[in-house]
Amino acid sequence: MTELPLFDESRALELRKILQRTSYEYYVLDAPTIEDSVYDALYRELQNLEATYPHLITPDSPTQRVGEKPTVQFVSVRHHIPLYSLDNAFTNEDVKNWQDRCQKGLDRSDLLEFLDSVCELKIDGSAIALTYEQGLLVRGATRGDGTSGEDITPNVKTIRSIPLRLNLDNPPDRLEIRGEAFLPIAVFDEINQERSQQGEALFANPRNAAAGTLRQLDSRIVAKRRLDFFAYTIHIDREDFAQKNLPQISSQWEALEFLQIIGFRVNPNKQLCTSLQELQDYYDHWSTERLKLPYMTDGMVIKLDAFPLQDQLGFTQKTPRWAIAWKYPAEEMPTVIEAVTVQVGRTGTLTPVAELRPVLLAGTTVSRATLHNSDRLAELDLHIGDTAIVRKAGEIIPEVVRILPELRPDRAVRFVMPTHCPECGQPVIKPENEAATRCVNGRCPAIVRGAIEHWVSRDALDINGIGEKLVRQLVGENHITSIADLYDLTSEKLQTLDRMGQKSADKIIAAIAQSKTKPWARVLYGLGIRHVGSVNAQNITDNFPNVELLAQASPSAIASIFGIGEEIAQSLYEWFRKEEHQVLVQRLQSSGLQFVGEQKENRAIAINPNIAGKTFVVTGTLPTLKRDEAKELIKSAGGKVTDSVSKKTNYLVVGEDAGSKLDKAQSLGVTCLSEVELLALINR
Ligand code: 3BA
Repeated sequence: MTELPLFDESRALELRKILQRTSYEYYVLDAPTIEDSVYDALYRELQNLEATYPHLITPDSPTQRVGEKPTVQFVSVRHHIPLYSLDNAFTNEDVKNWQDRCQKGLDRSDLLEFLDSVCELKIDGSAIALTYEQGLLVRGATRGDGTSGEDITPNVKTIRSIPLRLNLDNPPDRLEIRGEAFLPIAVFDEINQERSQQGEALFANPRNAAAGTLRQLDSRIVAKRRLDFFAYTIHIDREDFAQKNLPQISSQWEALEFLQIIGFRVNPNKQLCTSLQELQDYYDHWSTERLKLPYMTDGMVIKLDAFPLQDQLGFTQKTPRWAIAWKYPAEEMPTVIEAVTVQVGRTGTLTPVAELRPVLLAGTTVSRATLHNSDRLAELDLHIGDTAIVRKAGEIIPEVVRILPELRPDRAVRFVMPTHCPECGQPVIKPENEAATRCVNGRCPAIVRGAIEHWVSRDALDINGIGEKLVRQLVGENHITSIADLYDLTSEKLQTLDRMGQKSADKIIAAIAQSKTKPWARVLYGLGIRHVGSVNAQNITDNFPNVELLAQASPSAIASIFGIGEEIAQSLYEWFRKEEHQVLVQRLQSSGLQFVGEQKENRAIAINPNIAGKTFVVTGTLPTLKRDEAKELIKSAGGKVTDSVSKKTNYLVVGEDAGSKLDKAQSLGVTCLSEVELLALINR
């Protein structure tokens, strides 16, 4: 073994001390005391020493922040103390109610004016749990479900504002620290710029970027991302602290101060408030100031200051009763509308979409916003080049709230909806009573794609293996122009497509074949008729046992089904009037799809006041039912069937080539029903 000069060992110790102190001053206190070049020189000196004498390396050495090789997989670890969630408040009323609840929850009769509370900015990052043993960082874990998270220690070590060793001479046996890891907005922008240059998918917002980075298996990459961390919670073992002569911390305010002393970065924008008004003022102040900060915030967190009060109130299933997050509303931001594009949906509806100069909005980079329809366009008086206020509310699609006409450039041109479909070039229509502009070309590729995607979807024919990409390929290369064409596809034909092997092709063909067993209700839903959702489809097919009956039914006969309104009925009626739809049904029928419900014997028809006690006569050839079937149907619903028309006959059900019975009924004033009207009556 190499003889170790004593000087080298003490020098290593000294270097680590200096580097730890200066890096605390730099990263935590934000007050550097030495120049970067000096720091770098000292760091290199330590690196060289450790390279010569590897046994001098300690786990808390600043050289140990970045691992040598990637981790294979993160392991799930149980938190020593669970991480709770925060209750949300959106109004000052919510906050007042929270204070009242706190007061009522405490076992004291004399209500105080106000329970002193600490306000902190709510950092929009990822919660992290840190474990220190004998002052040494031994574990960093993601929040996970609050009970267990992932052990991401190598990544946590790369965060310069997280001390590898606590700044305490006599550290507690164990200490749990929690806080928020986050990416500064500038770093986020840099990362996305880089990713866009390399054609990689962009991160939606700094929060996602931080969470994604923390799950990176290679800590060398994490180190480059410059994550940061604000600490806000400390869990103390009172006895251990007393034994070691450590300060007795009894409030959140003291905890934040202590956290900073022992080496953590604590957000400086905290405030101890002694009235509701002060909470309101903090909220109002930071509602605008927060937008100037170099990191994202989405609200403020209010915590009762006194630990004894926190302990008295305790926790609900998921949240501490003594804390609440007061969220800021969805952000609105101005940006420039660079272009307007028009999307064509499944039903042919044209939706104008604003293409925006990208803005960071409520934590997300937004570059597109919906303009809904031409009425909305007119309302906004939107010109291309306009500056618009864009809003993102929760998870909803961003929208243009209003435009700022005073900022309109001279050359700006008003955007008008196209008169022709951008997908197929055919003229579009805009019905008087509707807001939507629609392409009505059944062969429009956008509509065909939409129709097929709907047909194969889970609630419809549930055909696995045909996703959006494949549909685009199939329609784009003219392999199919209608859902009926799916049933003419062969495995060989599919295999001519890009990246389609025999195995996958065979699987898809089998899935298509399988769809022929799916019931009539799913087939009807799959046709994608406007207003006919899966529940309506079930209801309709329960009442119309086959497609012929439905296709012939009058709108009023359809609307007579309980739960089916005029609009649905009209939509169905019109759909079946189109020749292309009749051809489609015929083709699907001959491909073997189910357009007939279960056998009538199985249909339980409840006794029906329209039928029960009434007398029927059936005559002529009915379009779908045999005369006996019609009679059975009437009887099963509680009606009486006779063979001759008299004054006592309530209804004559008439088919084709009816003879004298029809004449007699007409002379007696007996109501005549077609098959469809009979079914409607039964099902009313
Ligand atoms: N304070 C997030 N939870 C926070 C300790 C409690 C808490 C937060 C906070 C529960 C922030 C929930 C996840 C969690 C530690 C549980 C904050 C922030 N305080 N300042 C009251 O800035 N995002 N988040 N973290 N325990």
